[in-house]
Amino acid sequence: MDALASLPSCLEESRIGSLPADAFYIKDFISPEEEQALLEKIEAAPKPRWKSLAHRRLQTWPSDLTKSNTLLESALPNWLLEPVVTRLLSLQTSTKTNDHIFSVSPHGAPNHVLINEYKPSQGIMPHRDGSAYHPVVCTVSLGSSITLDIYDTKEDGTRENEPKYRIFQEPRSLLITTGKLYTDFLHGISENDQDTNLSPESVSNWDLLASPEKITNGTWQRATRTSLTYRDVIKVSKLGNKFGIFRKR
Ligand SMILES: O=C(O)CCC(=O)C(=O)O
Repeated sequence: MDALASLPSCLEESRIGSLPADAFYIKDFISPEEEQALLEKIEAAPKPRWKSLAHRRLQTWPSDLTKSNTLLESALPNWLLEPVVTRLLSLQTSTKTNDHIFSVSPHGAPNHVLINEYKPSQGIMPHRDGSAYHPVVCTVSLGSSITLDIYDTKEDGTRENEPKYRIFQEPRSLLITTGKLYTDFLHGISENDQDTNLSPESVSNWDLLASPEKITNGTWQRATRTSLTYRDVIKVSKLGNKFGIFRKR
């Protein structure tokens, strides 16, 4: 399928209406060929690029943030910009404006990408993304589907035990979360080899899925899923470029 042909004419068409503001889900945001090319680039990255954590592997582009949550200025490699960022910035937020989802972010575009790889039974603890980033998160999924759990907090500020919402992320999809969903809620991925109890009632973006029929008896058997998380780091230091630390020769 041609990913460009299936893009919505504006983000509003892809709003996950049953979630607190704001979340958007775009199925088939990239094509199978683009997905394959991204997976090959990720695999081809030098071994030290991978950080092995207890429950997943991680690559950080262009680099880790400093202790003061600052990014040393350096461009993202072209393979992380094309086609994802170009396509993302071409999506108008509504038909009434030319704005895109990063129009009011400090740099007008994402400048940082985390690549997380989850094998079956791997996940990420519920967390908030914090103040280092402008509050817009764009996640492209590769390889397999996975369920993102969204947690509310109790009055005492601690996290609820059970997720309040669930978002099913299919390969090649784009999920955008922002607003209250970024600031007030926590998100995480459970450490299971399958996602269960999936249904139109329990999955907030069910109506927007590409292939809900692939979920059998409410169960998704996980395979390796890789995610690209695009964000705009607020504080950027010119030092990275000045000393040529990350500059390509
Ligand atoms: O892999 C995902 O979809 C979630 C990643 C995530 O929560 C993060 O990078 O903060």
